Amino acid sequence: MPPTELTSRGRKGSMTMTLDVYYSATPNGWKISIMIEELKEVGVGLPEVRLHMMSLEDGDQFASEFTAINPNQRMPALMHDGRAIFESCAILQYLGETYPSPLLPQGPARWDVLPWLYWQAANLGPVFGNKVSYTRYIDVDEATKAHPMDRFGNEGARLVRVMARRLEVAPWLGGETFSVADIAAFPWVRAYKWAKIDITAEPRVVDWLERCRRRPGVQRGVAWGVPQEEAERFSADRRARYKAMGASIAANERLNERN
Ligand SMILES: N[C@@H](CCC(=O)N[C@@H](CS)C(=O)NCC(=O)O)C(=O)O
Repeated sequence: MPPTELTSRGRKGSMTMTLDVYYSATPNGWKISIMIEELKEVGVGLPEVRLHMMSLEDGDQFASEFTAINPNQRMPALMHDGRAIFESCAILQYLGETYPSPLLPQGPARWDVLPWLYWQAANLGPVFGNKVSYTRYIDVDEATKAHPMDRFGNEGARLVRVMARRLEVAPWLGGETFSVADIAAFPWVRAYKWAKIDITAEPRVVDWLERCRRRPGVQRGVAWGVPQEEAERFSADRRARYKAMGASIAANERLNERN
């Protein structure tokens, strides 16, 4: 189900047992919306989820109220039980530990999952994110871009091969069941065309992507903050808006203004 409350700004968290999600519809945001929808799917009883939509174009990430929640001034963030959590993969781990389910197994199987969760945070996310920025957002001449395009393109392709090797021996990144590791990787890999990192040479990765995509929790998660008909494919207008937003973020306009 979609969120119960929409607000435009973050606020300093009070002691609350609600799950307050600071979100915008981007790959790191989708990790959290998918996790919440997948927890519902496995029947975990969750408290009320309150969604605080953030406008990255308007610089909501730099507001003092939000900086108090996430000193790193990036979305997403979570407030729960008086505690602020930032970093999307830490939020996945927090939700997985707070609401136990197969999405983060207990016992030894946990160690099949966590390395892949951290792998996503340290490798796949930053590399795909940088490749998207240079491919779509950063407005400099081709010669200036050539080296980073080459570096992030090659590294992105290597990471896809790493995934393929993992999927040779296990159906999911975290092992036998769909887990937070798949949730973390999915929103970036599904954007492979936007990043221009080809995954089609790796049929196991293509198949994994399709298996993720078909899950009802995933389908509901990627629709948070996006019109239902655009959840799978953004309209030209929305793509243009994301490009403008990405360009403004990549140019660090707000950062230079405010810090
Ligand atoms: N490592 C962070 C990355 C978060 C991140 O970069 N979020 C982007 C949106 S996907 C953001 O808030 N960008 C705003 C900015 O750079 O000013 C995480 O996983 O939470």
